[in-house]
Amino acid sequence: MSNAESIIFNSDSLEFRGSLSRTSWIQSFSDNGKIVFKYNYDDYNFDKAIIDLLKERNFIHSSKHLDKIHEELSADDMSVDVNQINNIVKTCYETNDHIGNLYHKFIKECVQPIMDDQIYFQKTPTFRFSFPRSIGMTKRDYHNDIMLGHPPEEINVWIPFTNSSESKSFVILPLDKSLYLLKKFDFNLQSLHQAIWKDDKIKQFCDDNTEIVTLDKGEFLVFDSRCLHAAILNESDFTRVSMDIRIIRLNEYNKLPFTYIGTGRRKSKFIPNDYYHQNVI
Ligand SMILES: O=C(O)CCC(=O)C(=O)O
Ligand SMILES: [Fe+2]
Repeated sequence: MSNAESIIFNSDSLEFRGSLSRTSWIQSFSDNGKIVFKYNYDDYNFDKAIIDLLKERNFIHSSKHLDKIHEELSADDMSVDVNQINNIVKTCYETNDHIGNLYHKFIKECVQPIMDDQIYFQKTPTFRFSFPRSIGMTKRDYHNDIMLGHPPEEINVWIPFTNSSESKSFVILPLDKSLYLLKKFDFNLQSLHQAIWKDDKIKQFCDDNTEIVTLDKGEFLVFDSRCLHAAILNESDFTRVSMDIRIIRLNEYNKLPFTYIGTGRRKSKFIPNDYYHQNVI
């Protein structure tokens, strides 16, 4: 997620431009930079584990369905700050052993097998809770995670734990359109991000060309990290809960030209034992 004040990464190095303009692993399967995979949801049941966690932490007491937890939560816990983060997202920065084990099982059984190499993976997954008509949501969140300092060689993985369609999801700009914008701004991420916030034509181009990600429990999306994407205001009566993670194939990790560092408050280093889990899988 990003906002008008976000610090945006940029580099003029030839290697960085080369990474942004390369043909990626995903492009050999999909021109639009995204692929949907299926898995057996009953082996994981993340939704039940998340409900248990929120009960343990006294945010909720009686909810049975994850997409209805907003009925029990306070308005305060659901409103987002300038970084589009609410209290429930914050509490999930640290989960419990059960969710940690499910996460590792998911990476090992569902994500690694679709890759042709070992991978480093995000140590702590990002959980998102998008509540109905949440106060404070921006309408211009278009970004890619490279703008926030991530290596372009990363691959994004997005996994919903509630039915995701229409506004109870997020939107993504297909790779050809994302590359068109990147090239238009000469691969300068700061200029592109500024245009998203200041130039209504660029914002309109994104609005007109993004696609809503429509997935159910038991499906997940893998997308090229250059694709622009955005969180959107949830205008449905259901809470959207999802997890997003980033992985990088070992061979590409080993060839990175420098250490990438996140532009956020934590200044995470995209290296093992910091942003990534210490071991490849
Ligand atoms: O789920 C969302 O609303 C945004 C997801 C996102 O920004 C990401 O996966 O990097
Ligand atoms: Fe993102």
